[in-house]
Amino acid sequence: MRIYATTAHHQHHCLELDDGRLIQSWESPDRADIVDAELLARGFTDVRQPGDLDRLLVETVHVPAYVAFLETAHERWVAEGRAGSCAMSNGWPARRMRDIRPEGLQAQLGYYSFAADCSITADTWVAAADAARTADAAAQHVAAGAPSAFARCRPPGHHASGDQFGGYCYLNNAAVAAERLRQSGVDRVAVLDVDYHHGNGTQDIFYHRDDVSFCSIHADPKVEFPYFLGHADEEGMDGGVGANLNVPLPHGTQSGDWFTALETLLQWIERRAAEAIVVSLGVDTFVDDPISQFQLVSEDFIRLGQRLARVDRPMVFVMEGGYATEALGTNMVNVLEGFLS
Ligand code: SP5
Ligand code: ZN
Repeated sequence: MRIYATTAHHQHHCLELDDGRLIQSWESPDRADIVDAELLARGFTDVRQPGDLDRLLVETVHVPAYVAFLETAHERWVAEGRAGSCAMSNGWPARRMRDIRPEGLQAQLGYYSFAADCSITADTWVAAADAARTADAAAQHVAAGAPSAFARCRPPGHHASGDQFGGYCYLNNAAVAAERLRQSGVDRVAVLDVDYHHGNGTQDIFYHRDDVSFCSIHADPKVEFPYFLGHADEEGMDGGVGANLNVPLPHGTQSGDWFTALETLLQWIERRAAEAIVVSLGVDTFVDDPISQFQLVSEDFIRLGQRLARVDRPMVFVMEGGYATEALGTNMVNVLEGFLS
């Protein structure tokens, strides 16, 4: 299986408001390093650099003004002489306020984000752009006939909507991959999101579309991030009615119930007649994940890969979450090795 990756993400490590403290984010550079090391150790040696960022492709899933905002926010922050090293919002357009694009930088940070668990550093744009072009390259490889590819993306992407960052995500890498498959002539694409958190951004981007289906197993948003999307009654809208499926599960969920939910999603994908699948591959379902509350063990990730192989569709694996850094390499590569075995 071919791997796509870059190292530009390394300088991006933002601040996160967690339990009332500003900390260096759980989403850290060494996450990618440990996956890269494990890939090499286990014989995944076909590691390639992606091509240039296809701005037009990115702007089919994101609002152009949002992309320009991400690109320039930190230099504006510095030019305004703000004290903190990271550009971060302190207010959001909440219920009964108005959806008007403001002018000031601090106001636009609120307009273009939805959570205080991530912020914009000097290197965030380059890292996010690299992750997006990494996912694009993996999708192009699969569109050209490869049975699978792994996009070792960092930062992750599935929480980023068309015009909002949050949940450690800025550009939606999985959405870019799905859109690339569509534009390469794959008529029906499914995104299968197995990250612990609901992929609110990906759901939102494709919510009105029938050609890209979205389904997700995740911790119940009634009690877990991203809180305000990911419920079981969200079925898609307009032309996309029936093209969205959420299976929220309670805190404490163990392997048995998780794999039962996976079967539900895979049967649904079969009914949706998807010709290719983008897997939003988060392994924060792991029992020792420091910010998550499911109980999958490392062997379960081999089983996941084996089960996905039986779906027998071209697959683009896009790395998302997973914060038990020591075990992250093992867990992530277990999926890929299970898939190939
Ligand atoms: C891609 C992805 O997995 N994003 C997840 C974003 C979750 N952000 C909120 C995390 C809050 C963690 N609080 C943990 C408290 C432990 N002391
Ligand atoms: Zn997650």
